[in-house]
Amino acid sequence: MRKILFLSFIFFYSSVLLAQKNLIPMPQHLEISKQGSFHLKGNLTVGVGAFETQAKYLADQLVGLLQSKVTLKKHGTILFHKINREITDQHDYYELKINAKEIVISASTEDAAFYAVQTFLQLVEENQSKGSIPALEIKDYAKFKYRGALLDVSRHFFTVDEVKLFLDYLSRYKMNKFHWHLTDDQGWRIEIKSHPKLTAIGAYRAVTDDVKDSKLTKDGRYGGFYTQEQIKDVVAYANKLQIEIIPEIEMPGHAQAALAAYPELSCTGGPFQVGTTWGVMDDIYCPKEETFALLEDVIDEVVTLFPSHYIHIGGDEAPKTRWKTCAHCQEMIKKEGLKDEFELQSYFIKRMEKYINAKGKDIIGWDEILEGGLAPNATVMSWTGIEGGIHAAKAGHDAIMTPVSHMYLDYYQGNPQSEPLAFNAELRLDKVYSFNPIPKELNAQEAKHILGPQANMWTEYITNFKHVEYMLFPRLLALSEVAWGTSKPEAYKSFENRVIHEFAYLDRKKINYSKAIFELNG
Ligand code: TNX
Repeated sequence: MRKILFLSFIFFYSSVLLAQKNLIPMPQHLEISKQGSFHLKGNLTVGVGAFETQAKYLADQLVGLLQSKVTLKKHGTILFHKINREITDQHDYYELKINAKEIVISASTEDAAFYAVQTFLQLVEENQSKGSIPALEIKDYAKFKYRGALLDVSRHFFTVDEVKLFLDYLSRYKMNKFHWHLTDDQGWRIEIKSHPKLTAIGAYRAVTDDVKDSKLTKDGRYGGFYTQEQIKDVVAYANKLQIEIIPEIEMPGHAQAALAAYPELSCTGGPFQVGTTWGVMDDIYCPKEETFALLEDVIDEVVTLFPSHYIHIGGDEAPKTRWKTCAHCQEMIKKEGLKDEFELQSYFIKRMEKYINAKGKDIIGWDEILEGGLAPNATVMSWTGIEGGIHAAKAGHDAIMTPVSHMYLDYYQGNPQSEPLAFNAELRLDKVYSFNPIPKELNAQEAKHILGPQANMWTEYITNFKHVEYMLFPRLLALSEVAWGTSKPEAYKSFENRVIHEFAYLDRKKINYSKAIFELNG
């Protein structure tokens, strides 16, 4: 009998301990106390201390979760304190202390208070059925200040509500940058009042097999765009989730939708159709004055819509085929004393950077902006590999690491035979988890320029939002831990157990996800 009691005590105790360890991302420090627990039953009071917005947000979330009354008061049993702490490489520091009497959240920034709340909410969900959370202490911070994900809304269009869901998913796992890929060959998705044809023509394309069952326009075209009011609404929504939205306006390549609307901005004059096939198109913006004039008009409106410090101006996959044979381009190369078309692209990007810098913003560009000379204040998004990021950091520029090898969410996450059609490459959960955003080639000083990782959801093969979810989960969980800085590749198995545990949450929320990890496990 005694033995049974003892064993059941061990079982109970270890399940209590384990339950606290299902957090994603795992905090930097977590200590579970052997005694005491905070009761979730009855009326909870949240103290509107140092972080009023977060206190209100928490109260709302708790009402939804616990279906019980939660009162906001000056002093509550859940308290918010402000603390000062500035340590390089430790962003958004917070402490979460839970004992039998109270819950104390101490945070250094508004974002940090929000992350403390996310951690707390995960703990509440976890322990809800038991009615109490065991006493514990968490000291936590993010290793990387940039924790990003891209959604391509050009290849296939996603509604405002779907974009908001994407933001919800990011925020649960403490991701803080949303890279909104708003323009590409297959669709221009942002209303620009000074150039209405960008959306009137550029936002819609001919119907192809993959979208024949989607909602079409009355005249049978596929597509859509966000009005400026909708953009403001999404930006405000993201702001509440402590997410910065970085808009991307592609140039000089991936511009076919814009050229369909304004063919005079090309080197040949067109005409062009909004793209219906994938890949890299030869027709790109021609570096003429009228092109710069239009792009500057676009930037004028973009900067008023997005408070973000960054504007992403693309720069990737811009073939120089047309520029080589265009008399105007060759003249320009001579006039500006440039060596070749790569330097002409560099001229293009530098000129746009100057315009954007004058608006008090900085540019980000894909790693091809290194070719022909990097613009003076540019941040490089390293996608073709990690080399672009290494090069940028060594040259004293900031870099964001999003290499195809570890960060491409449009790749298969399991056996292609049992997965939906995807880009012809593979990226499994363990590979995402193993990513170290700081290349070993960098010394400590250079490594400071690595802002963090980003994963990219390109949507050539993704026609609906359920499929976006499927490609996002569970790889987002690995990304979040890499970005937060608590991934330990050697402990992948225990991470995988937490992922499996999180599947129950995804099921409850009816979020679609891939079960490819079970297939791997046999
Ligand atoms: C490359 S990543 C692209 C995208 C495609 C993606 C498909 C980058 C800057 N350019 O246009 O969607 O590959 O994986």
